[in-house]
This record gives sequence, structure tokens and C-alpha cells, in this order.
Amino acid sequence: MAKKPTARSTANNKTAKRVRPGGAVRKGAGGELHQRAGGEHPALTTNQGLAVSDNQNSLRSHPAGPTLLEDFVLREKIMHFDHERIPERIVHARATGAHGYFELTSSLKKYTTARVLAAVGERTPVFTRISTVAGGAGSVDTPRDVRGFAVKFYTQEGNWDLVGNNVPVFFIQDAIKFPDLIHAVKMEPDRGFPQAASAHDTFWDFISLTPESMHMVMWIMSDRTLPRSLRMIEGFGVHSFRLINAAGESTFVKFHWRPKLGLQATIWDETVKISGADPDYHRRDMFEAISAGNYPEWDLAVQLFTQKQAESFPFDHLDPTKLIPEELVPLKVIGRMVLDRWPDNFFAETEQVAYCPANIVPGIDFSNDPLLQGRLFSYLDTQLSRLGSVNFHQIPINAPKCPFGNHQRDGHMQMAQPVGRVAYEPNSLSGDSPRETPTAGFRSAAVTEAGEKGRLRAESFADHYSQAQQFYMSQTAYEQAHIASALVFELSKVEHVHIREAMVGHLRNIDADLARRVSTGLGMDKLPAAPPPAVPPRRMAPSPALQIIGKMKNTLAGRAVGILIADGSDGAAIKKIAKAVTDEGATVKIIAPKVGKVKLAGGSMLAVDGQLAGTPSVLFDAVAVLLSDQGAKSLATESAAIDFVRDAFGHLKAIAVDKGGQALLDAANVGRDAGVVIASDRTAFIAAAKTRQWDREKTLRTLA
Ligand code: HDE
Repeated sequence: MAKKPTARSTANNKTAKRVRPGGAVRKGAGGELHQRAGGEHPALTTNQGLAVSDNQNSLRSHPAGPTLLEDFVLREKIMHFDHERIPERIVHARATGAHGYFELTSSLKKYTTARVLAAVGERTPVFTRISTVAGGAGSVDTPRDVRGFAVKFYTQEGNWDLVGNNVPVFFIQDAIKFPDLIHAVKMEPDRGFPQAASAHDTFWDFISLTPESMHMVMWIMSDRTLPRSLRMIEGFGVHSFRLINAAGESTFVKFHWRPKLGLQATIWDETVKISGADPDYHRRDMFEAISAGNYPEWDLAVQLFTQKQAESFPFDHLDPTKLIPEELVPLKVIGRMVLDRWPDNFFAETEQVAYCPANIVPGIDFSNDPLLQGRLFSYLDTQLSRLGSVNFHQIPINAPKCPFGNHQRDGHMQMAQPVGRVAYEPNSLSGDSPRETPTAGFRSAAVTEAGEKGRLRAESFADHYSQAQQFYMSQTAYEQAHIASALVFELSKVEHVHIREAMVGHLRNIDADLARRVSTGLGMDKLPAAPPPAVPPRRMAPSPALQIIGKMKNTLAGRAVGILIADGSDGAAIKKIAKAVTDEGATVKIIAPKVGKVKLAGGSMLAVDGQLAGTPSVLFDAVAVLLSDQGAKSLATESAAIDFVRDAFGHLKAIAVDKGGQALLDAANVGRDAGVVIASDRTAFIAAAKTRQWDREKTLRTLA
């Protein structure tokens, strides 16, 4: 029952009885809401704290008259609304963020004084933001794109930001090329498209003229850029950093995030369809997982190496287009990150969070990677135009959770209110103002730098093809076919023939067969000339750790299975298969032609999670189709049902069927193979659902 209205809601009700322009006396929506919610509500006020009596009508000179300029309530509200948007990030605008914690499981005390990497068992709060790179804030979640993987550790020694990607290398070797790279990949400036897509002339023009990008090209053309879920991506700090111990000794380190659920990707046709079916696919997936208590989790691992070891590598670790193969320097797991809390407010947290690779803590330092060096400037600078004030560090999501203070003062949106007359250092007038901490404070590694100043690129950065070749050679045949097909797709969208030819020329320096497959796919009569490499590529041993298929975990945990049913389906069979799936840690959704309830064979009713046309099979890792004869007959003429099974098959997924389900498969002309199983054989279905039917693909589509 509604409680006694508050003073404010009484006021609302009173004003609600005014005559509207149409002449009708109507109860105000605000007043009604108060009644319906039935609780005590705080007063709706202006930003000056003035209680608002009417939030439905502006101040008019008379019912048919103009609105008065005097209406400060209206003006304040509209003024604020007009300025709700802040500039979106120039890159990484579209993202999903979540809170969580990092827990250290193995101490790096020998290598670093950083408490976050030394104190085993200590939990450090984190905020993690996973993004696409090229698209605007409103673009879809699933373009072919690198994913940003940024983690802010709120350590007791200050904020440490590990701002990485889901690919361990980058396109360029020097920060000065970054604006060119981004201008090339973003929508073309004269036409304003394509949005969030690399498949266009300017991108491939720049790439074809930038041989150092070839290794990254292999990664982005692989299915790594088509993640199944943000919970199933790897993360990399990309650059080498330094760890510094109590004795001042430094060790190089590369950071890696490894998903607990294993690495998993979708395939291109599936991704394209997901973009239409659910543009928020990844954000929703993360939201639902965290809401259900299935907290995404990653291991943090490090590769540690000395300067001496680095000198023995057949590449320069300071070159961000190179990775250090795990076979050369093994990964050591040192902790885990769990994301267990969705933000309260998207704008306040995910949008306003400001990462910066320069945010480090004592015991960690930078390397001389020229890309990292440029990044150290860029992020602080961009926050000023995005967040509008030098005081952006005071926004709760950005503020350190340890005490912090200095003599910086004033500026736009200053939220702090310092006391006293001293705002400088050294001073003799204040006994408790902030001072330097010579022992525990941050110190840079004591590195000797010598040489000639100039705009230089190290000779050791000249090999652009060896690791590209290693990546390609390390893939399974299925993955190689996907890389070749992705290149054909992307380059087919390039209008200028000379750009296509230049790209195929580079591919010849990577792998002759890859170049041949792509040139055939592009309908070229002959192979274009390969550009002479700056240094001859050297053959590296294959690294299976670079695969996706090899790293996919044999599990259903964290995945989703859709069960397509209709009136007359067998309730017991549905129940059994749903149980088998949930027992494996996956979620189940019941799909039917109509949302609401389905009348099962025995007459009982079953609630439906998704309406067929709006819940295609691309949203699931495996499907079951359980239909009565009548159900199968009616769905045989329903294109959404035909697409449901055709796509499940086409996307190499396991399909469990009963007699009616098989009838629908027959109507849709779907073939039979080891991945199409009888629903009653749940063990076979679960085993097939844990993987994809890779062999099926060659029977379905022409891959390059
Ligand atoms: Fe960034 N990058 N970047 N980047 N980057 C930004 O900072 C930049 C690079 C990465 O979730 C911007 O706050 C330069 C590599 C992530 O908020 C900007 C260069 C890697 C995010 C910027 C690079 C990254 C950004 C845009 C070449 C992987 C999203 C908005 C020298 C190691 C962070 C912002 C978030 C964001 C500059 C290259 C990762 C403009 C100049 C390499 C994950 O400052």
C-alpha cells in the first residue's frame, strides 16, 4: 500500500492538477510514480538544492503562451543535458569495464620492491576496461579488431596501470607513426565510413607501406580478433618493462593475462551475424556472467629475462612488433585477477576511467621501447581534452585508494579543499605538509645511456618478416585457412589494385603458400613482386602457444547452449539435456517461436528465454533441437528456424536432435557428421559441444 506522500510528492500531486494546454485536467506522471512505487523518495531538487515542484511542465505565460526565460529550472536541466557527452576516446572508445581484485600467488620479491608483486595473498582492487580500438563509442562489440585490455591496480603504493592489448605485438615500432596508423584505420575522412572496420583502402594502403606491421597483420587476420567472449581473451602488456629490486638491480619483464576459461574465438561468418543479432554481445555477456556470479578470471603471468639473455635473442625485445616466444622464456604465473562487480554507473566509471602507462609504482620501470616512450606522454595529454580538467585524478574511479597529496593546486573542477597557507615545498611553516620520500619513493632504474642523438631506428628493428612467418607456421591448418580467407576478404574491399598487389608482395616474404592462396582468392593472374626485405628473414621454430585451437580448453564452462523447442516438445528430454549442460558449467536458454510459454507434450508449460527470430544460434556455442512431429512441420517453413540450424551447422557447432529435430535439419538441408548427435546420447553431445567441428568447414565454404 502506498505510504503517506512526502512533502515533495504532495507538492507534485498539487501541481499535477493544473490545466494542460489541451484543456484536460490530468494527474501528473511524477505524482503517479510516487504513488506506484509506494516508498519515501528524496526530493527532486535543482543543483542548488531547491526542491522542484513540477518536473513535467515548463513555466508558461499562460496555457497557450510562450515559455518564459525566467524558468531557471528548465534552463538548468536543459543546460546540463546539452553537455552530457564528453569527447569519446580517439581510440578504444567502445568498451566494457568491471571492478575486481588482483591476488598475488607467487612473490616476485627477488626482482621487485613493488608491494603488489611481492606480498603473496594480498588483494589489490582493480578496475579493468576491455575495448575495441577503431570503432566509435556506439559501434558494435564484434568487429574484426584488436581488444584493449587495461587494468588499473589501486595499490597501496599508488595506482599502477597495465594498459595492454589482447595481441602481444603492435603495428608500428615508433610512437610518431601512431596518428598515421589510426587515421588510416578509422573511417575515411571524406566519406565518413567504414565504421569500426579495417577492410578499406586507407588502412591497407598504410599497412602495405609499413613492412614492420606484417607480424601484427598475421595476428589481426587470425580469429584472435573475433573473440567468443571478453572472458576468453588473453591480455599482454606488449612492451618490455623493468622490475627493480631492493638492491637496485633490474630485470626485464613482459606481462601476460591468461583467461581461466581458455582462449576462444568465433569464426568470421558467425561474427558478422552476431553483430546484427546483438550489437552489445560482449558487454551483455560480461554483465550476465558477473550478475550470475560467474566471475571472469585471468592468471597474471610474467616472462622474466636479463639484459644478457636479451642480447642472445634473435630479435630486439625493445621492438614492439616482436614477441618473446614462450618456448624461449617460459611464463611464470604469479597471481590471478577476478572481476566480481559490475560498475554502478557506466559513464562515471567505464567512460571516465583514465588509464596511463606512465602510472607505475616503485619497483617497476619502463624500458626504452620507443612505442612505450611515446605512450608515456599521450595518455596524460588525452585525458585533459577528454575529461576537461587537470583534476581528473580526483574522479572516484581514477583516484588512488592510498593516501596521496602534493602542492598542486586549483584548476578547473577542483574538488579538494586544502587548508593552511603553505602550497610549496620546501617550507618551514608547516609541520605536516607533503614531503619527498627518498627511500621508498619512486626511482628510475639507474641505466647508463650513451650514444649519438638523432631520429633513429635501431638496426636490430630491421627484421619485419621472421616472426610473421613464425606465427603463420605455428597455426593449425584450419587457422591458416582463416588467416588466408580474412586477407582475401579484407583486400577484396580495397578498390586500388596496387594496394592489393603490394600486400600480396609482402605475404610472399612471409609464406609462399599464403601468398599464393590470397592471390588466387583475389583473382590475380600472377603473383606480384615481393619487396626486398631490409634483412633476410630467419626461420624460427614453430610456437604452438601462438594457436587458438591448441589453447581452447576442453570445457563447457562459461559457454552457452540454446535449446530450440515448440509446442508439443518432449519436456523430459529438454530437462535432461539442460541438466547435462548446466552440470558442465554452461548456461541454457530455451528458444521457441513465441516468447512466453510453450505447451509441452504432456500439457505442462515451460517458460521461454528467447524468441526464435531474435535469438539466432550464433548466440550459442552448441544447440539442441527438440521438436514434436507437428513442431518440426510448422518450423520447416519458418526461415528463422531454418537459419537457426543451418548456421549452427555452418559455424561448426554441435547439434543434438530428437526425431523432430532431425526432421527440421532435413528440411534445412543440413548434413550429418560426428557433431550432429542424438539428443538422448548426452555424453556425445557434451563432448562435441566442447569443441568445434573443424573438419566440417571444408565441406561448407570455400576458404582461401
Ligand atoms: Fe593506446 N591510447 N596508444 N595503445 N591504448 C589510448 O588513451 C597511444 C598502444 C591502449 O580503456 C588513448 O585514454 C599511442 C599500444 C588501450 O581507456 C591514447 C600509442 C597499446 C587503451 C592512446 C598507443 C595500447 C588505449 C586514447 C602509440 C597496447 C584504452 C584514450 C605510441 C600495449 C584505455 C586514452 C582505456 C588508449 C595513445 C599504442 C593500448 C590516445 C600514442 C601499443 C588498452 O592516449
